[in-house]
Amino acid sequence: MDGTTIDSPETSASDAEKLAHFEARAAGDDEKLAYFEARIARGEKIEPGDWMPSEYRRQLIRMISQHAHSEIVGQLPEGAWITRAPSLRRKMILLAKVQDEAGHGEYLYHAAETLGATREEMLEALLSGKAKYSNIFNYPTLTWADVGVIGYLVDFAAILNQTMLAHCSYGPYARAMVRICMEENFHKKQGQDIVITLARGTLRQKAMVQDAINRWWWPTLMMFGPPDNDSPNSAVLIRWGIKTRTNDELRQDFIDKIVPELHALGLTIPDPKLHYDQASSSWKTGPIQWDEFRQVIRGRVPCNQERMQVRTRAHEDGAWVREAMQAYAERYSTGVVSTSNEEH
Ligand code: BYC
Repeated sequence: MDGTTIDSPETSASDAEKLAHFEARAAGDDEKLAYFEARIARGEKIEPGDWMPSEYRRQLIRMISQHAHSEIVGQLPEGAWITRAPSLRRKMILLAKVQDEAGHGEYLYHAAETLGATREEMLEALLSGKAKYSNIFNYPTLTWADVGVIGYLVDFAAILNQTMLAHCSYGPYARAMVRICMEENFHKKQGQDIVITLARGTLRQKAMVQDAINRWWWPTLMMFGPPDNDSPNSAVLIRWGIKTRTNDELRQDFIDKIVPELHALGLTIPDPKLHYDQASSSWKTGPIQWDEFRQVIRGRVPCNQERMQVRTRAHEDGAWVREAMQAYAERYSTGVVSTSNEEH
């Protein structure tokens, strides 16, 4: 990108993008902005100490903290099945997966901290309902098949989105994504394995997995975010290399990959309008219920209240750990505790 784009922002620029230009110009930061955008155009990573427009920082904190919250809240629907997994092997695998999600949340909170957000602020935003987390975790897990479908469909959707983010312009986020994607691939395999087993099982097992697909199909499509023409953040995120593919492009990619796989297992998709379009060589779905999406992300569903109650209780129960760490840090800073952990 060169200076021309800065002086003449495209007429299609989003409000966020226009605000970013306005702020940068008002602060006399035209040259810095041009240099920043040229670095992104060259494929360089932006690192924590580098100059960045305040709108770039704000967008990243918004997105990364929401992503972190999704990983943390995302432990709950599957975690509920750890004690009810049908075998020791399934239990061990699920336990490892849920622990991975906690780790992902940690990497992501750290990535957001590199931008100046504090853990306290982010947690406060989550627990007070100010911050969003992925729509998908506001649905209940009713049967064991739901665990398989979350791993197979939801983690696959997440992989497509996160593989894109592994190439994003902000170094700490991109690097966190590389490791997260490797682990997500394992998660997808565990889910796919459950779905295949149930689809090849008894009539009751097959009905159970079909029911799970029926309930999770549409929420999974919504995970990619609203349609491109109703996605206020996309323009600025794409301009600055945070997103490199749009919500609709990623959603279509997911549909084209997953539909033949589910059909091959003898499973159906709960969409009477789904059809293969020869002209575009892709699967076309019926309309997505975006009203439902809006209700769900605003937390206007019972599952959201339940998730927040569990997280709030966990936060309160963890108060003594935070206090102990604080006390230790104070004693360490005054030299009462040495680096080798021995008391003087
Ligand atoms: N859910 O302008 P748009 C996982 C909001 S966890 C809720 O298109 P953007 C897993 C959006 O925030 C993986 N809200 O937004 C974990 C915005 O509202 P605000 C989670 C959504 O950012 C455990 C408004 O709608 N992945 O896989 O350009 C176990 C307008 O949207 C959603 C990530 O978090 C949604 N699905 O694009 C198992 C990936 N979609 O903030 C599995 C990181 C949109 O302006 N995030 N909204 O008030 C992203 O890639 C992007 O933020 C999105 C949305 C593609 C999700």
